[in-house]
Amino acid sequence: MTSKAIKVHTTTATTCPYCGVGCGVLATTKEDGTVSVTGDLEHPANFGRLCSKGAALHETLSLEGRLLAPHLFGKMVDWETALEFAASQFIDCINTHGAESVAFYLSGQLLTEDYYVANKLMKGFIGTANIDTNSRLCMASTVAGHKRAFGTDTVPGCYEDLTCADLIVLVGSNLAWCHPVLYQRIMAAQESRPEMKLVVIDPRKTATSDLDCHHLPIAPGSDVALFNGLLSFLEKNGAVEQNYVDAHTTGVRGACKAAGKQGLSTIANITGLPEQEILQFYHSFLGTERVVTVYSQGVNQSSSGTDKVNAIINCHLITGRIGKPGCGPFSVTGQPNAMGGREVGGLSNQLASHLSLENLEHRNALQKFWKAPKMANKPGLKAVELFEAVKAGKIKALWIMGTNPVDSLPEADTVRSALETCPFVVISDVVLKTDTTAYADLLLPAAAWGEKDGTVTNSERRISRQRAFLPLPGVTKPDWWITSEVAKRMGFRDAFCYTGPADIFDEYTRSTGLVQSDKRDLDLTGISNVDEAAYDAMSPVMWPVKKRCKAGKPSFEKNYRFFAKGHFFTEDGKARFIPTPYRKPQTSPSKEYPLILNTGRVRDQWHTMTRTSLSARLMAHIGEPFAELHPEDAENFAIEGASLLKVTSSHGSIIARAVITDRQLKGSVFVPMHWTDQFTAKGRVDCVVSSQTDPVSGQPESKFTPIAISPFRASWYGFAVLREKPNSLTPEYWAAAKAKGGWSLELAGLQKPDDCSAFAEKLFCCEDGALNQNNNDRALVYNDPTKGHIRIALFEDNQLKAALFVACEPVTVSRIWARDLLTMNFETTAQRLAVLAAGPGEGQPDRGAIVCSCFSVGLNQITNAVVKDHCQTVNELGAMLNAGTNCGSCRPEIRRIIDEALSSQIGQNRKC
Ligand SMILES: Nc1nc2c(c(=O)[nH]1)N[C@H]1C(S)=C(S)[C@@H](COP(=O)(O)OP(=O)(O)OC[C@H]3O[C@@H](n4cnc5c(=O)[nH]c(N)nc54)[C@H](O)[C@@H]3O)O[C@H]1N2
Ligand SMILES: Nc1nc2c(c(=O)[nH]1)N[C@H]1C(S)=C(S)[C@@H](COP(=O)(O)OP(=O)(O)OC[C@H]3O[C@@H](n4cnc5c(=O)[nH]c(N)nc54)[C@H](O)[C@@H]3O)O[C@H]1N2
Ligand code: SF4
Ligand SMILES: [Mo]
Repeated sequence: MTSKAIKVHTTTATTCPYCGVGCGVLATTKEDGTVSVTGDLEHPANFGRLCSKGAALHETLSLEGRLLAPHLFGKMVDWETALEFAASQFIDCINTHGAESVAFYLSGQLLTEDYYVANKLMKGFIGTANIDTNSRLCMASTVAGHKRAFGTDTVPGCYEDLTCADLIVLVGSNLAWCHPVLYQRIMAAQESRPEMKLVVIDPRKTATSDLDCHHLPIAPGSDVALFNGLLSFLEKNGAVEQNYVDAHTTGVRGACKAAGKQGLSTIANITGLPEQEILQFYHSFLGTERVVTVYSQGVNQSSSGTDKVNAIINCHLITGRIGKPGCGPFSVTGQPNAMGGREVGGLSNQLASHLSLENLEHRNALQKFWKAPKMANKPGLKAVELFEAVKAGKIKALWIMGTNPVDSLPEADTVRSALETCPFVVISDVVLKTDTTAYADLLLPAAAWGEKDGTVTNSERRISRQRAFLPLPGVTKPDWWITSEVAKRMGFRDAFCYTGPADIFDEYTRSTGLVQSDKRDLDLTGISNVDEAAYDAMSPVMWPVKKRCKAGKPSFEKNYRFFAKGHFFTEDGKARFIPTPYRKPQTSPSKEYPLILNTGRVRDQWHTMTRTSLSARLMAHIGEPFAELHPEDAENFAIEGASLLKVTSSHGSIIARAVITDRQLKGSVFVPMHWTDQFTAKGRVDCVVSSQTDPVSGQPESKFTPIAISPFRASWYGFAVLREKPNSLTPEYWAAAKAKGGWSLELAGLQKPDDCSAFAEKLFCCEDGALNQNNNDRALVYNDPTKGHIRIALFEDNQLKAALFVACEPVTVSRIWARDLLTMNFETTAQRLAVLAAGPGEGQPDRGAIVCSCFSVGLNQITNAVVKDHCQTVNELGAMLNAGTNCGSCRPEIRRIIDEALSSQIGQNRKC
């Protein structure tokens, strides 16, 4: 349990709280309270590797900004008041308006035990299935696709398949940035077996397509057409594994008929890919026995997401390439416990333990097991519908746990106004100020990573322990405790008297044995009835884990695969081919909104940045929201590089920095999902994203919104470094990023401040007159009215308190140099004056934008090493600068920079 004493100098084996790779982390607490982290060499997900985010975990553990006590209507209260209030509000609401008037909205970042308890309360005791999770925005199409094809939500393969495949097809997955440790495993495999081939299917060139690969820049939303074409091609070219298809599947004819409707030229038209490129891919697939198709949000977050999943699965079923080493469709999960949430029935259309909500036998079995008074008997509202119901006033009491829907749901401004009008909103979070917590009537302080105990399941069905190594700060409590205490006060004491996560885990694992196990995939009976000590000591284990064998040990295989010999979990035990006729995305570009908005992730940020923003190192990679667009689109819409632009849809608009690159497909614009009102003026991209969903899964189409772009015509731009983040910022554009010793700030406005000194005084949080020009030792001001440049620096005790650089065009000051100023000593006037020179002086080379966060190696250093020192490979560069030698997350970027530097040298030589 979390309350046990925390020992210093001990190393705790736990699991990374970020992505679904589920890497093992060793956390060591030191006497001074600091923590160091390393990868766990023994963990089968990562064998010691960590990516940049995992390697910076210890930098995100400070209590800065933490929610440490319950708050009711903005005022701190004790737990008893908070819990009583929550329970009484839910009861009143149910008594007055019925059970359907309450809802929970959870997160794939909760632990399995937290999830299990919340589900049990809602589906068995409140008696409705109005409980959904951000997994609806993440994995719902995969879940629906799996269930349509296999009868259950089963991931057939395991990570080992990625190293023993001969062809890996990555569809809508930027693995290099989003699952970096898996990507590194593939890189290592490719290095040792250069014959291993990779195909990357993504509208943009990403860090992932910087691998040695065949990149297919597919038109957004058209994957079904490509995979239908592949199915036909396989059928026509003798790749049908007839024995497998006959013995273990049904519906092949219908699927092939639906798939065969489009000829190659039509597929080329729909996908925007040249016929030759398509054929090359088809031939690779045809001719390679060991194929894994890895897919992620480019597949799931689509109005044809479920069909995309089934179109991929069809190609594996027809070739019998499933469940065997190096073969299979492989959905890589996003969140650390996306899988665990699915296992305990986190989605509104599932029951716990992969039992089916629609199945009476399953419902009865669980009701008996739970001794539940009132089981939900029909699916509840899915995330987007759920918030629509809040808006319509049908949901009157809502509990949000571990997710930030005001930033992450589509049409996010509508979500915000829904919360504004909802009569009772409870939010459990670890952070005090998020865009969502602003709307809480009751705010509950949850224990964070490092403080709580439980389990998570990664993409390959492997269950690992998260273990506490820090004391609970303030009066924070783990999520399972908070939910159980509310449940007790709602009158369900007996069913929620858990002694700790081990107790909950035991109940959950026992529930996986309720229905005959050969009819179901998820079986954890082999690890049920474990006591607290055994739970504490539990090693990572992949499910299924069947009943203990004679020796008393649970029975599981190290790398278990499903379906090599059929045994699907449908009524007849056969897999279903699903016909997936190609449908166009639900919306299309128009005169008013001529481009397509694609959204996703960057390497060093996690979602809405509540935790990764605490690390200056991670913030040095990309410090502000950006929009990546093709040079021709930039020209057509008069957008200049490094200027700001407005991205507008019929739902809202944002302001972001223009990044012009031919890595982006013409006609589409990419914006990261991460920036919120906490870090930028107007960068919440989900207020632009439209909320159409996949008709089967209900997953929103986060990667396809028609938009318009236009220049944001700033009359001035600024860049500042500051010790403190200003309380309020008035310019139309700003973006704040943590730096070592303070913050950096991008600024721009429509109208230049009349008095820049007065503006700077406010920004610097200093007293009026502090920037008086006569105050020479402390404050320095440089003004060049002809160029419109103003530079102001304020010093305090030999250190820079703040500096501001203003210009009429985007400020060209080296960001990394300026951020470093906050860590330097300024003993002499000359040193201070150098700040106003707005750039590194002689002997102080500009490192350029940070590429390697582990060793803070910048772009200019890498380019110099290529041009001046003749480094030609990532390894040579690593030997020279260390870059890319720790976590390795930056290796694809380094490789691209080397390639670009080499090719520009060749270009220059040619010119000579
Ligand atoms: N650094 C980092 N890593 C993360 C996360 C994070 O926040 N930061 N979040 C985690 C989570 S929860 C998730 S779900 C995963 C997501 O992991 P990914 O799915 O790999 O990440 P995304 O950037 O959302 O999208 C992947 C790619 O889909 C492409 N795409 C867009 N439209 C289409 C299309 O129509 N077809 C195809 N084929 N591709 C398309 C996009 O261009 C993008 O490069 O990442 C996890 N890992
Ligand atoms: N446009 C666009 N939108 C997207 C996506 C996209 O690709 N494009 N991707 C979607 C996907 S795949 C996902 S997964 C979502 C993610 O979106 P969200 O889930 O909204 O994002 P997070 O920032 O991870 O939110 C987690 C919240 O939980 C809090 N928290 C952290 N640990 C704990 C804990 O232990 N307990 C509790 N109670 N709270 C905790 C954090 O402070 C934070 O406020 O975004 C979705 N939205
Ligand atoms: S790949 Fe990175 S973010 Fe994902 S689990 Fe491993 S260390 Fe954490
Ligand atoms: Mo996700």
